[in-house]
Amino acid sequence: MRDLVTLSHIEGGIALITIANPPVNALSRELLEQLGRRIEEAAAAPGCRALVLCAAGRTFVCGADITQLDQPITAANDAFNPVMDLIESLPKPVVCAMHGMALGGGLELAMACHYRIAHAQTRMGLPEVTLGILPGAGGTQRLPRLAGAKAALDMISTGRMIDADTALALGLIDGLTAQSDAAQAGLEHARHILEQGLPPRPTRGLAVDSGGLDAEALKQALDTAGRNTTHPAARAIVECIQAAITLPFSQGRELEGRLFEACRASDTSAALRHLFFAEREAAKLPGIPSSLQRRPIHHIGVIGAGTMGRGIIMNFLDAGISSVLVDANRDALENGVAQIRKTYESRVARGRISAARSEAALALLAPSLDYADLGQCDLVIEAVFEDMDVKTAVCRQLGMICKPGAIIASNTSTLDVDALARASGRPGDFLGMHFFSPAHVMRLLEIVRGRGTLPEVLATVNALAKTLRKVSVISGVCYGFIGNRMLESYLRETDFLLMEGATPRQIDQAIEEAGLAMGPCRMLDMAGIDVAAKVLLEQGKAGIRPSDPAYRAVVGRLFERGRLGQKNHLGYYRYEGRDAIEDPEVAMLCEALARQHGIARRDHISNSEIFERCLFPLINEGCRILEEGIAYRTGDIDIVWTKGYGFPDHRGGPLFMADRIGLPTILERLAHYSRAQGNEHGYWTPADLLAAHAASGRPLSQWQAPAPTHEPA
Ligand code: T1G
Repeated sequence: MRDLVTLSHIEGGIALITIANPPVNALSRELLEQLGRRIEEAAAAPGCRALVLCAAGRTFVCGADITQLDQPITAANDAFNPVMDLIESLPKPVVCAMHGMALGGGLELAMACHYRIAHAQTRMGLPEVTLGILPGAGGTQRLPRLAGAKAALDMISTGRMIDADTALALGLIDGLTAQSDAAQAGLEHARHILEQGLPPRPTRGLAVDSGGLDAEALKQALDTAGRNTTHPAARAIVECIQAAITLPFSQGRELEGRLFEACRASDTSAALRHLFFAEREAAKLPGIPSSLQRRPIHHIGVIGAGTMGRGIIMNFLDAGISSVLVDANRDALENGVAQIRKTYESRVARGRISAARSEAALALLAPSLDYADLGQCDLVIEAVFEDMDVKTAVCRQLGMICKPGAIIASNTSTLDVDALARASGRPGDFLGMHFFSPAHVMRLLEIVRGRGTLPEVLATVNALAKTLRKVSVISGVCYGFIGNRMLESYLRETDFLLMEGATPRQIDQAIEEAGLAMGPCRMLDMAGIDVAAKVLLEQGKAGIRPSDPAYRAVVGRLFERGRLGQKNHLGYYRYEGRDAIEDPEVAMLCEALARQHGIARRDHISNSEIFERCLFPLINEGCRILEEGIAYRTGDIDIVWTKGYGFPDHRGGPLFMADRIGLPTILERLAHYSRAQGNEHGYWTPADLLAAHAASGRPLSQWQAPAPTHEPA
């Protein structure tokens, strides 16, 4: 076992204990055991008068090792609190010197020390709630004693980080330092403590300033948090803060331990921990070494000043990258620039960014009517109309205009990236960058690797995604990539359910009750019925639309009737302002389509049928995407859906949820609907991968892709 904690004795009777567990000094069980031993050694050393605790590397401790939270944590096997108690009960002052970040168990460790000093740029927080848990190493009891109950409740229930100045003002730390060496800073503070003759200061002995959190305020907070039934930690946190105010430390800590374990064992926490790692895994490129030389990206171009083009280019302006926005139409270009300026002005007005930051971003924007101005760009993204002919022509031009080594990307949401790559004449430099609308807000970026995309090009754009603060997922080339391909079966069943007698409201409510942010009918009305109809048209042109004349017939008929969705107040709903109102016109339209296509109607369709028919084919398609090698991992698909389509984090994404429901159940329901609905068009045929895992009892999460090859086609 490597040394994770070292002890060195410093002249003047100060023991220096340094944690070293890169990259974030996560507190593993092993580390905590070593830490306990080093502390006991230090305290027992003759002449030791004080201890300093710090960490090596870029940051102080960023929390418990999350990978070790899959096992039950009880008082019997708790590795945290015995170490915290050991530190806090030492008869010699213990100083904690923080830098970088002190998060979760790391901040709890600092709070168990007697004194705390932090570099001026340090950030601190207890983000456990983002993992569906609460601080489990005394944080809910010590933070109120140091910073007051109100500030503690806010920090722990939001999981937000605070800066060092705020921490000082709250009393969480005792001083700031400009000393970049944490050990030195700690030693200086320890000498100061000894010179002042200051005694150990056990945090548990400090009084709690309730900060106005009286019984009524706590009751309200408990009631509010209790309504968040999908996140049990919300209420548990309030209960623990209440205990910190009303109970002795040991009883408060005992309650914390019980509630921590209950939350840790919850489906929500398992889902959130899954997504934490899935997001990080999704950014890794199998078969491509992270040391591969990437291409420099200092100046980019976007073609198309429409909604997507504007949103895309703002990501680069926000990242400080000079950008040229090209549109052949002067009015469109001027409107695009005006809209971008308006967005920045509203951000300033809302206090999201400073006026200086806004001006600096806008100064990086160069509008142009001339494609030739793209000639010096390191990356050019086309965001023109979602039409294969239009995009093909643009990509052909870019292949000639862009300088050698420039990367050319298409923002297409469904079209054949390989065909566009061929049109550019530079398939090695070409890939898809599928942003999600609004592109300057949505964090998901599907990076579509063409058959010819060079590994360095993929690695360059994948690294760029992090610079743009996007969550990137790599997709192979297929219709709709990962998200939109899975969306197809979800929308298909929506229209069939409408023709069979369900209403838009019922479908949307059933799906929203399952936790999705917005039901399919509201979503399509917002995205635009015309956009959906255009996608269907492109599918027909590409020969991938099912031969079923009833396939998504409702959206086609809505479009024919000129119902474009929210944009003209008529879609699946009628809109009065933003209020969506069921429209008898749509009910009659669905009845007529049912008659036209010989679809039997029913008076009652259950919410569980709606849930299963919309989501199980979506899961099934996700399994096909895996077995075809379009996605590398099950977690990638979960990230696409939770970051790009409003799938609830607390269910971990569609494939994580499938494992929780049970693959045999899903398989059986697909077979049921195959019998009930007929399977003439293969809508209900299970993916081989799903059938195999259901038969073998292995969860989808254990599926491993074969190592991909990156040889260009
Ligand atoms: N445990 C295990 N691995 C972790 C980790 C952790 N706490 N934090 C990061 N990693 C891994 C991560 O998976 C990645 O691995 C690498 O470190 C770099 O991370 C008792 C129980 C600190 C803001 O919730 O928010 O304490 O992909 O890419 O962008 O009350 O990591 O390289 O193999 O994210 O610079 C509470 C979680 C835990 C903080 C740094 N703490 N971490 O971001 O790097 S629960 C947290 C983060 C707890 C106690 C309870 C971020 C970061 P790989 P990264 P980054």
